Amino acid sequence: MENIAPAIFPPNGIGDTKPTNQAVLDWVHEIGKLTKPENIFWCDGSERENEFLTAESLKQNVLIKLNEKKVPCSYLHRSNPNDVARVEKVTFICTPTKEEAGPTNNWSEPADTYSKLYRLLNGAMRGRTMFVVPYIMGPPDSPLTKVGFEITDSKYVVLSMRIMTRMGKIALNRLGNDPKAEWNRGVHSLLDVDPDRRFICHFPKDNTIISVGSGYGGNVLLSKKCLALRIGSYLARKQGWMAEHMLILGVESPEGRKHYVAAAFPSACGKTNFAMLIPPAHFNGWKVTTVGDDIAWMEIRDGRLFAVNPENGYFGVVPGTSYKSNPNAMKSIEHDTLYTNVALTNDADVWWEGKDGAPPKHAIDWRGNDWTPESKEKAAHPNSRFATPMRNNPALDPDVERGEGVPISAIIFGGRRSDTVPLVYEAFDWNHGIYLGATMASETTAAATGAVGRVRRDPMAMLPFCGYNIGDYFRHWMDIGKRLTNPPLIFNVNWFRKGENGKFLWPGFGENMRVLKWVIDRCERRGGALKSPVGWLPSPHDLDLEELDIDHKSVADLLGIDHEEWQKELAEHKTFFDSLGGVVPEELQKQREQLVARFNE
Ligand code: OXD
Ligand code: MN
Repeated sequence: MENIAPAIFPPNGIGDTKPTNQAVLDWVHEIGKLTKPENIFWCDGSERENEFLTAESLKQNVLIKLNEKKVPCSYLHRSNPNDVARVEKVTFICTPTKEEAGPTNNWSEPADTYSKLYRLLNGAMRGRTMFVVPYIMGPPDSPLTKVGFEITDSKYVVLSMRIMTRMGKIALNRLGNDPKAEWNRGVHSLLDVDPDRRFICHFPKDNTIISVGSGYGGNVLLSKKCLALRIGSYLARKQGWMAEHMLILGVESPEGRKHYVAAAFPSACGKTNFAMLIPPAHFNGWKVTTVGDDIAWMEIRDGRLFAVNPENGYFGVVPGTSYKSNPNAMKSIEHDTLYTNVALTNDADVWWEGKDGAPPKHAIDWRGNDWTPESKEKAAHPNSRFATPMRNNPALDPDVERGEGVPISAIIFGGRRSDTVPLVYEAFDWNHGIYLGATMASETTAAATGAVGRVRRDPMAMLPFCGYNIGDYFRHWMDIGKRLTNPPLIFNVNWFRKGENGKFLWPGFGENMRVLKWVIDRCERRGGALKSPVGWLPSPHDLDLEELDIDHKSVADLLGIDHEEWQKELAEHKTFFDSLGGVVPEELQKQREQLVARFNE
């Protein structure tokens, strides 16, 4: 096997921060014996370590240094062209029984899977350095915070984990010496980045993840989708909290009243944009702040849901990001950013489709080939990414480190739907809200391999991320609801509805503030709404549309319920529930029947 990750040899004082917890030492020893690396590098998260790893990565062409004047302290990484997105078909939940994984997950028997993976890992790190990356997910003093260790042979993974998590000594301190303490074991090896030897396997009962054969972030930054969502959701159910694929934002009115909102959208539907929204001029004095852009861990306190962002950085989709679509993201990625699979200009700047200004006359595309505006290929891969520390975000919420989290007033579900689904509506109550989440759907995007633009049901945007049986997941939502005396209101939004001419009806981006404002009005028991079969719908005058260039017909179309489209939608809800093979709770079946009945009233 070609060595695509040659070993590096740190000087004294770098790479030698061994943990003292015997359970961790034993596990690292076991994985070392199996993978047979040249040496072991124990990460401590220090600046010196970062400088050393960056320099070595530059030498090995894992990173390309970007123009220091244009994007200071930033780098470009190119992944193998066969390895540019999450691969759901080789992502497995390995529970003792198939039922525990449920109908929405690929299941694989744990003992067989360990054997298969251990065969692949046998000697896989020969001639390579094995990095041990300790990290925590969550603010340092939060009761929700979890410790993880990721073993990897990829320098790109180490450098990304440093951005995306709180990494290094902080985790060793949090874990302490109790050999029985809870912590996640993550093993990653690039192997030879062969799609036929690529598997992302989760063993929820062992709090273990093994990912082989990929170098793409979503498959290999094990803290994120693997721990914070798949294993996280499993632990959350067992321990009575929630791990959700949700952004968390704060909205403050000019009078200083503040609400926090959590919102679930499928991958690449604009979560990062929504989390960093800048209100339009008409909303002078309103402020939106970001707690998180992808994942929310929530627990109940005093009958309310409180949320923390377990991550420390953003791993966002680059194409389409501009000063028009997301100025805060642009400011965040102007420096100290690790780019993956964007284009490189002649002056070592980065470029992507949708960036402000004219395209460069010449660039090197994401594959490393010459590119000009006449080229048929895209310069940046549609799922090219930035990894940037959350500290770079000018709109970072001041309470992002608050251990107890922020109180959630509203939960928003949303998807990318060209038709049928109105701009916004509110659930009648918590269980109806669960129904909205359970039946939400979206047109697929480039964030995962497979066809783009196909409508797929994606309950709570957790279809690829729920680490156990989806029926039990719905039940967990219902159980949480029973414990909430002051539950968040639940909404559904759709920024992507199109008119007869095939154009988007809603301008989106900052103008989504108008929808957010109605959501907040409802939370404050002020906003008007009409009862419709699908839920509480704003009428046009309930939304603040002042100074917005939109005609009456578009607003009516955005808020309209087309009965014919909904008959088709209701049939699809039934088909979806039926496809889950009997796991859907009775209560949600009842919700569906009530929805059908409301349409027939
Ligand atoms: C992501 C995803 O990368 O959802 O956040 O795919
Ligand atoms: Mn995501």
